[in-house]
Amino acid sequence: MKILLYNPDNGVTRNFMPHLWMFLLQALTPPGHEVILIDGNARAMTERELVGFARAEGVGLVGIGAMTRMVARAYRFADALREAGIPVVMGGPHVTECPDEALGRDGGPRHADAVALGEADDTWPLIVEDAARGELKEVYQPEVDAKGNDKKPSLQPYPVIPWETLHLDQFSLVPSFLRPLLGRMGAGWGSFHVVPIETGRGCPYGCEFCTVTGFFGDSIRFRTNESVVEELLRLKARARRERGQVAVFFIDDNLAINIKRTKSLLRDIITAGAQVPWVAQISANLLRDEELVDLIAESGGKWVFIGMESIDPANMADVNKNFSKPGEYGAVLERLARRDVYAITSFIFGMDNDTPGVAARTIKEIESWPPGLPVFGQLTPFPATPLYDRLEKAGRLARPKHWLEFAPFVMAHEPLKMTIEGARQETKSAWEASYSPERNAEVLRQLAHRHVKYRVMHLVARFFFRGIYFPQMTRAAWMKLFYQNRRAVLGLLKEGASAWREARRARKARLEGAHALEQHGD
Ligand code: B12
Ligand code: SF4
Repeated sequence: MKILLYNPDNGVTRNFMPHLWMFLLQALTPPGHEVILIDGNARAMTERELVGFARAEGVGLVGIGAMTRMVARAYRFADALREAGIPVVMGGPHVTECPDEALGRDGGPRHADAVALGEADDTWPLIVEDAARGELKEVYQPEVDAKGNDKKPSLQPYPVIPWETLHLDQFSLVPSFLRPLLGRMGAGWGSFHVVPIETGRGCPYGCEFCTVTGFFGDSIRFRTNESVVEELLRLKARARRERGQVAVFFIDDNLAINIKRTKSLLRDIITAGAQVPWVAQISANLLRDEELVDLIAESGGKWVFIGMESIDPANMADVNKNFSKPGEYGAVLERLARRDVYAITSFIFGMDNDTPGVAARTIKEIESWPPGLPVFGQLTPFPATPLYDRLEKAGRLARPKHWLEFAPFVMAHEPLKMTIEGARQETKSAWEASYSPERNAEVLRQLAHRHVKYRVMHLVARFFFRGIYFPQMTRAAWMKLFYQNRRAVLGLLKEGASAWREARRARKARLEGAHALEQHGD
């Protein structure tokens, strides 16, 4: 049977990274079936085009995964496929939280033939075999233990994802017309892939707005260090072979949740020479440890995503995230920046203690820290979170099924001390201030004493990150962006060219020196 795994696009920007679930399920598919992957972020298709593709390929089962944010879009694709007679199974956090909605058991239309609840590592092979026999059940749920909780995959052993042979062209961040030219530069930039890797699952912290503790559970499971290192080495080998670059996003919710284990993993990566540039999520409280931060830098860590949420401790207490202390954010970022590791700092507006002006206050604080990549969202009650329950009980949900009428950056409930429209304006002004050409130039000035590669890294990352808020889907949008930042871009190009010439001269001098020594030895 041919199986199509489909991830709908997020409607804002091209995602910079493919979704792990597709590769994982592909690796877990029993032999004898062919699996095709399409990510709508990388390969845009309408419902009709996807149906045409599935028909032409003779697809017998489509698997669709979606976060709450994209679920309305996912349902539209599922509806079109089912109308064409192709069975659809849906999985992921949203349908796990609202299975009746996907199955049309809540009075609404039905969108899926089957749903996979929770972690599907063990149920996916059963789904495939049932679908191949034409006996798809409606609900697939992991086995439960004596206490009635889902039995979670141990991640040991972990399925081998054959990155070295997978077709990753749709996910390369280098535009195809530039690949031949860039492939010849330095270590090679013919392709650039950001690849998701997990080293563990689960988070015990239970922040009020988060679905992770409910979905993955509070018991944490880790892969073995060997299996992670082996995966990194295969990725590195592929990048070398393609004269391209690879970076890894360790998608664990908190890579350092068990500091002792994280240090041991990072040491093993260093010992095996498996370093690739990597990004990971780590909460601020765990970044107090100097030795950990040393190991992060030495093992290839470049960016750490920190869920800072708010600079107001009262807000942090409200959402059960007291363990993260706004008062120490500056020191944490300094500690990272001293090792040339920088942070993606994530903030949420519309919390109950937020008042008008929250964006300006937050920006002022951010600008007193080493430069990074701030991102701003709004407090969103995802289904089955403690936040959703609290707001529902208090009768505060303005749009209880906000995902079915998705509106970017429009809150689904009214914060206590500001309006929904006020929160939207605050979010907009924070994005505008953080990614303006002036702010980009200021960041480069702050980094003036660092090697030019860090300034290039920041500017390129800033161009991609602004796309989370400002739609950046067309070539024209990118050209406009380059034009607005032309001074910074040209300055860096000049600096980069002279650094490259300098490095080439030094390499040549080294080679000549070595040659002279060899001859002397003869
Ligand atoms: C990596 C990540 C991202 C990446 C993007 C995704 C990517 N390209 O990988 C980035 C950083 C861009 C991102 C952004 C956001 N994210 Co995010 N992200 C994650 C994270 C940390 C890991 C995802 C992952 O790969 N997990 C590991 C895989 C193996 O798990 P999985 O995807 O759940 O898949 C398993 C099952 O769900 C199931 N499954 C999944 N899909 C399917 C499909 C089928 C057919 C089947 C059978 C089974 C199945 O099988 C898999 C194996 O067991 C998760 C948290 C988490 N730990 O999952 C949050 C998470 C998915 N993100 C979340 C959110 C809210 C967001 C944002 C909206 C945040 C914001 N406010 O801006 C944005 C929106 C992104 C956008 N505009 O597209 C929420 C989603 C909650 C929800 N109910 O929708 C999560 C769960 C975190 C949280 N705090 O609650 N995210
Ligand atoms: S620390 Fe992160 S993953 Fe864990 S519960 Fe809080 S927000 Fe979710």
